[in-house]
Amino acid sequence: MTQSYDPQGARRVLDELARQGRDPDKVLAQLANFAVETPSWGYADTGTRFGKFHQPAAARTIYDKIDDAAQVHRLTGICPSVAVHVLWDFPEGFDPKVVDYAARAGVRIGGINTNTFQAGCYKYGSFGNRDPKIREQAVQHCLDSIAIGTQAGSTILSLWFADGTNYPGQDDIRARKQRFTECLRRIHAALPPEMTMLIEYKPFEPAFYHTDIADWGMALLLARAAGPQARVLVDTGHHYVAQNIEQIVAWLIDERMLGGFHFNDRRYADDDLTMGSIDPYQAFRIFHEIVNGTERNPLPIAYMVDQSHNLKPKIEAMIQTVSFAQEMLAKALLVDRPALRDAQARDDLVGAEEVLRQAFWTDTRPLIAAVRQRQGLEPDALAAHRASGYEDRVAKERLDKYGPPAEASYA
Ligand SMILES: [Mn+2]
Repeated sequence: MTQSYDPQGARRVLDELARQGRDPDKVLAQLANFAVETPSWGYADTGTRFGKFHQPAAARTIYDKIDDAAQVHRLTGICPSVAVHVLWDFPEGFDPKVVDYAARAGVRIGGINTNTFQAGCYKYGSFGNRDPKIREQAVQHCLDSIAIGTQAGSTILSLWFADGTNYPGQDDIRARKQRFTECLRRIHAALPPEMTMLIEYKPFEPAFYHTDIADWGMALLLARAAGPQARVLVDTGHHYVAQNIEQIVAWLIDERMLGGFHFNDRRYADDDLTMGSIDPYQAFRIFHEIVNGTERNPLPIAYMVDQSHNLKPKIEAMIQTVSFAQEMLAKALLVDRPALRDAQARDDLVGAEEVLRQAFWTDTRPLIAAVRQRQGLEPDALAAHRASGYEDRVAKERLDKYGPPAEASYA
């Protein structure tokens, strides 16, 4: 099923780097230092609005989710933190024991994701709501989330809003923008100095006429208005299909306003499929812009996954995703940039594109396997996970502990 370690494949890639006059050890170190945060909700049973198919091994509590995230980190070496969703992970309120539990498991709590979209009071929005009492409740939830982040040692507050309207005329779009600005400023004022506020955008859904933060430009303006610790979060699935995501990434890097990613892939809309499953070349082009824009001028970027594994086994899907991200970073690092600049300077369109294609078509999986071996890990994380028996073991443990999951249920 999976590939075994191919030392010759790794050697070929390292030789190519040497041919370009690059230091292979530096590239190997960049790949080893790459970190991707996995989301707690990616280990739990999630579904579509039509249904949810339960898996016996799915995580049910925040502790299970931490265990599963730790398994992914143990095998890949690049997932030291796990993002949490405040209401889903701490339904009874935050428990500081979770922080110690994560540390013992070998991971830490990462981005704190707020939830101002599920409660009935948010029917007409949270920060955009006409009712100041509802806005106050949403702001208070975000302030509570900052306090959780401080207790958990997290440096990221991740904000996504479902706010919008479903029909023309439903509300005043400019008034909603102004309410958003005011609320975001209030929570920015409460950020501790080490915490970054990430503002995520999405063109539609659940709102079907207008979404208050619909694209990167709106998120950028709101981030600038909120304060100096606010940045834009790019969820790769939150774009129209024809949109040039790598251009958005390049512009946000150039403006020093790219704060992080939610990685996933999609064929139609916000499908939350595993990264690279549909369009690996797009993911490569995004990484190319990241390397191009940050090589000489580093920028802290939080790489995070936001996926919902409705059918795939969740840990396997997560290992696929983070391995793929590391493989794409390796391809982007392989781009012969002096050759690219040279081709660009001569208006050699074909030559320039071939530089990118050369890197994209180089198999970097053996290089990632070599990076893992240097870290004392198994070269093939997916095969190692399957061989570990983890899935069967936790399925049994969780069945014993919680009883069988419900039959396929309406989400
Ligand atoms: Mn997202």
